[in-house]
Amino acid sequence: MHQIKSLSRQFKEEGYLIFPEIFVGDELQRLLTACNYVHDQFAAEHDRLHPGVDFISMSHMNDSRWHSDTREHFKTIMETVADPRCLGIVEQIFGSPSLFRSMQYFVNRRYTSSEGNWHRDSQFGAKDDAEERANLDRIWKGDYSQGYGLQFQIALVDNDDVEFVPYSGNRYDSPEEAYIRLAGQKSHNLEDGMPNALRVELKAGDALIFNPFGLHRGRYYKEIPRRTLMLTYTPEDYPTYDSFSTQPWFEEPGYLDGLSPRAITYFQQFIDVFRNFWKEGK
Ligand SMILES: O=C(O)CCC(=O)C(=O)O
Repeated sequence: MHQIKSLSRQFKEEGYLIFPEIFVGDELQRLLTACNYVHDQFAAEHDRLHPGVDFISMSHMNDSRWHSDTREHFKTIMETVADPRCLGIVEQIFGSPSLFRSMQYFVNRRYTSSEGNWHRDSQFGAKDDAEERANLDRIWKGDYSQGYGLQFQIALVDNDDVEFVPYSGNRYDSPEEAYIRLAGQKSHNLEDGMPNALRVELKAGDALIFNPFGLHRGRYYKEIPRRTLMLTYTPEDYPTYDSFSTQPWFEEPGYLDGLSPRAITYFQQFIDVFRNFWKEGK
């Protein structure tokens, strides 16, 4: 079978890509164990502070605070971020070197179920819909790579919680889409009926890559197990300075010790780009 579009063209036009079996077998099990090792500590702390309250994700599993007893799981997670199976795809899509940005772990809720809300990540940094639209228009008019990062989700157990609207990442909402995402001060954004929404079925070890500026949402049912590692990358030349990239623990002595030379080089670049931001707020 011929690949009919380049990865970058497919991502730019359709906004998402699926890669089966990025990780399999023992490697996949090790990654699941490593992420759950951090998750279980996070959940214990969360439950102490907020008993009976659900959560759907945690950020920064690479924070050294979770890895004081053993480096084993830290190494597994960090080597995954810098793995050529991830970076090769990411850098083909960007057409340039990449930069790590952050990681999150999405999990099923434990007490109550809920739909996720339809959104574009571009809406979070904007003061209102008009400003978001102006930001998107500027990105779409300029060099494609500007303003874009990508989400690289690795399902660690079978899961189909994410929905994405193909071809929505490079254009604004249709009236039907805008009704669900934005109308009534976003009071309809949990509703079903998003036109052309694709529910992405992943087997454990499969990866879903998507443009966070496309229309998407998750789903958080207590009955549907979810363990999904989400890695966020940007092009090297377009770092994003915010709470996701605020990771000063990277500068702790010995933080990168024991990682492969490949991973150390990759993360050293992250440190070099963000060091001043962590110290001086830019
Ligand atoms: O995977 C999910 O559940 C949702 C991801 C998402 O909404 C996001 O990354 O903005």
